[in-house]
Parts: sequence; C-alpha cells; structure tokens
Amino acid sequence: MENNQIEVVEGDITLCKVDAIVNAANRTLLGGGGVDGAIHRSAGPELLKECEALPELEPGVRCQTGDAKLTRAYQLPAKYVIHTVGPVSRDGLHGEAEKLRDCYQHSLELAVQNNCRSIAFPAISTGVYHFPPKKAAEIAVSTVKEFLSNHPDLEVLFVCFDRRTASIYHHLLSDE
Ligand code: AR6
Repeated sequence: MENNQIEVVEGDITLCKVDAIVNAANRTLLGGGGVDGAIHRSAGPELLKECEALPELEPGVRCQTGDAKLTRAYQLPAKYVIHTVGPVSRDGLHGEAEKLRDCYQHSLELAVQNNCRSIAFPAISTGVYHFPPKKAAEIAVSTVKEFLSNHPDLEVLFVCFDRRTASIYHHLLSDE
C-alpha cells in the first residue's frame, strides 16, 4: 500500500501547487536545461536575481553538491523553490549515492525549517547527470520515508516527467 503522505504523479513540476518545489540545479544556481530551465522560465527573471544574490562559497559556486538553498518562487504556483545539486553519475565509487541521499535529506530539512507542509521532488540527477533511474528512485523513497516517520504533517509528491519513471516509483511504493 502506498504511504498516505507520499504521492506519485506524472507531469510537470512547475505546475505543482505545493509549498515547495525542488529544483535539480547545478552548483552555480544560475539556471540550465531540464527541470532547472523549466523552473526558471516559469518563475520569471526575479528568480535568477535572487539566485545571483546568494553568496558564492567559491568562485561561481553557490551550492555544493548534496546541499540545498531556498528561494521564493515568484510566478510559480508554489511558495518556495528549494534548489539542490545532485551528483553527476560516474562509476558509483565517488559517493554518488550518498550525495543523492543528501539532496533529499537537506531539501526536506529546509522545507520543514520554513514551515512547509508539502514538497514536490523531480527525479534529481536522472537526466543530464545520468544517475540510474531505479537506483535514484530507491534512494529518494528510502530517504523520504525515513524523514516522514518523524514528520507526520509533511506531504511529499514525486513528480515524474515520464511514464517509465512514474512506474518505477509506483512499483517501489507498492512493494511493502
Ligand atoms: N517537471 C518534472 N520533471 C522534469 C521536468 C519538469 N518540468 N523537466 C525535466 N524533468 P535534469 P539532472 C525531469 O536533466 O539530471 C540542468 O541543466 C527529467 O526528465 O533536469 O539533475 C541543471 O542546470 C529527469 O527525470 O536534472 C544541471 O546542470 C529529471 O527531471 C543539470 O541539468 C532530472 O533531469 C542537472 O541534471
């Protein structure tokens, strides 16, 4: 049975009316392709301005891999955008799984710290960053479930851009 705090939907995360949507960004936080491009396009130019104003941790880097930063969401129906930077999948020997887990964990923590009751995640790192989709979904689901066991008032949406990804999540969540 699917957990009643978790929902899986197939669609476009920019349309989600939740407190926070998560962006699969890169370390510059200045936009890019994929879901990052879609979020910046829909939010409007003020989002980029707020991202540019975030402090640089090193030249050109506003968020380290596995970490997360929160901004307003401007023209999006959500209240906040939580920008996280997933790992680029290499050979699995560079801490990729741990870094991906950190993305989910830090995004969830930031949501709760900002009084969010609902948060929507895309399938972080499974596009341009080539993380294997099934392994990525396992990490997403296990991290979220563990977090929700201590946060019974939070709702989590997994927003899948294609049917194949959605079916991976449905399968994982109906497995227990
Ligand atoms: N709504 C929900 N999911 C989406 C959407 C959308 N509108 N658009 C794409 N996806 P990717 P990454 C899915 O490549 O692998 C960017 O250039 C997509 O099908 O967006 O973490 C950043 O700036 C895939 O399942 O992110 C970084 O440089 C998932 O979102 C880099 O790509 C993630 O694909 C990050 O790569």
